Amino acid sequence: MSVNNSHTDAGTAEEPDYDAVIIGAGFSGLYQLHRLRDELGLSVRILEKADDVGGTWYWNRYPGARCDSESHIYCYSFNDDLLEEWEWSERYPEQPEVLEYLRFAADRLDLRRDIEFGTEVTAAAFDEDAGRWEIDTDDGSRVSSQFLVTAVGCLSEPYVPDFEGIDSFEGESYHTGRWPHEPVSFEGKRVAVIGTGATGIQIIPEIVETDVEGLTVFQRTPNYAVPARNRPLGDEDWTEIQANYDEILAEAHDSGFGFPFRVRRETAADLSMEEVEEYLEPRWKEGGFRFLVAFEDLTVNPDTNEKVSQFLRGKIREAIDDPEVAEKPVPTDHYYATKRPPLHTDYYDTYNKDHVSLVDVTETPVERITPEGIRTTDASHDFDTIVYATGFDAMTGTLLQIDIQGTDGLTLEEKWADGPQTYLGLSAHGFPNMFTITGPQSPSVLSNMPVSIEHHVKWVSDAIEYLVDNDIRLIEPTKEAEVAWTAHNREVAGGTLYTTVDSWYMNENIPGKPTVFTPYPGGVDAYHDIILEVAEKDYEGFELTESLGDLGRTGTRPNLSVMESD
Ligand code: NA7
Repeated sequence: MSVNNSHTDAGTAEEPDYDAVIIGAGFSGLYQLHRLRDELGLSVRILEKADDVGGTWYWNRYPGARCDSESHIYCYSFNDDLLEEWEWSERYPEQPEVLEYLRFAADRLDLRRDIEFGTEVTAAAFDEDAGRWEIDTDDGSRVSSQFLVTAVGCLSEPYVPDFEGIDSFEGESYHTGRWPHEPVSFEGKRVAVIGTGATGIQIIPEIVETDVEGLTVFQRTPNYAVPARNRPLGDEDWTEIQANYDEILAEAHDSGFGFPFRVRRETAADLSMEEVEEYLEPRWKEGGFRFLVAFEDLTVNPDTNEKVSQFLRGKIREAIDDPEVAEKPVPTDHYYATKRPPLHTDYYDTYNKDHVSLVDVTETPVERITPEGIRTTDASHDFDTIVYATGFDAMTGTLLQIDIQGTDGLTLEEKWADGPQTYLGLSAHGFPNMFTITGPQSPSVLSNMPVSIEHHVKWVSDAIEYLVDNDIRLIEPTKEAEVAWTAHNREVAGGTLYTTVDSWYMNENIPGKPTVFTPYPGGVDAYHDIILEVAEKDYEGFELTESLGDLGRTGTRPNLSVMESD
């Protein structure tokens, strides 16, 4: 099959033509290539900045980098051979193992021959006359394609705060999201870690375990971290998983967060604190995101959430010997899970060690980075190494790094100046034939990512197949559909506790970004039903153009009834 009906398949040597170009060779891009190339028979190219597959797992190689989803569900579910051949070694896979898994999948599916590594996409412009995307890369070359699929990940653009004097530091400094390939030694060094999000909480105990001379953690907002309780997976575990794999994956794909964990209780509102503790204790001992799904109304009911938060505050205080130190990492300014909830292994215990100290930068803010270290309002701290665990320009950052230009010269950056506006988190009005895998306003980071990725990749592949089968050249959401989806997203978010705190979910970690909730909070299962219904109704809410020059075939308005979430 080729949809390249007005162009030669090969294009020209200077400007090759493809049916589809995919940006990124992580979890999403690899699967998207497989679906479009091997199942639809299209000519497809992945352009990937790194020199290998892996996406986020290629870049985030800091010590302790580990997936917070359990390994047996952090994988592709579409291919039985991949499921049968791969056995994870631990309950949560470490970064090298996830990277190895993605390399394995790329090799088994013979994907590498259609991936251009070391190639960064700098711009993409929609040529309205040709009805095609022109895509520019950092080596000065250009390719063209009918479809553009962005598979750039949600947390790929590292963020380093604009501290005064940052370049003057004479020691070594690293951002966790751009960790070097060679080992970094902390032996005998005085090390600073700035940031206590999911990443800081993973790397801090690892650094403490080295022969580091001293570690100082600079914390702005304390977080509620639940024990991961990692352990090796043995043959027995695998026999059981393999025996039930179909059901486990089906349950994950039809759940609110993409996990096969049943929510056992609707609310804590009717329970006393004592009853809540009794109920939560075994879940806390079990660890991981199983704790997160203890109560169904956790992220919408302040009463439930406050009880769970109180339980976790107690656990933090118990873990740290010095009561004065113990108060510092206890969150009191936000509800549990309204910022991305980290998992931890021995994180709180690090504050019991003599060579570890914690600086609360809300009390004594960082004034500047000096050649010797970090100066806060009350002291100068000297370091050999500064680790920035300061997060990412999340959700939209990577997409907006690329100069994406749609119809009428409108850029995505201009369009999203007040926050993302999309239809289904998959597409944007003015950007025909462009699909955003796990884009803003889709569940993405509020879910076990491979589940949301598979939902999107399948949906996009089915849409493209539909277009090809029906001889349709262009697909583009109507303005009305986009306005309705954006309003729906905001309405659902407004009913949750997520909007009660500054966070990267709210776009608030990057100065200057508009404050708006970016992922879709209505649940993976409800969202999946919505996008499937749109497809079943012949892509309701999209304008489909049969040939160039057509005014459009359907011009349908979105069916608002499918957007009502419970
Ligand atoms: P996060 O969750 O964005 O955490 C970044 C941390 O850095 C967080 O504690 C921030 O505090 C802190 N930060 C950011 N800017 C500053 C300044 N200027 N001064 C002090 N501290 C600062 O990123 P992660 O890498 O931990 O996690 C990202 C996701 O990657 C994770 O959720 C997983 O999905 C994988 P703040 O909370 O903003 O006050």
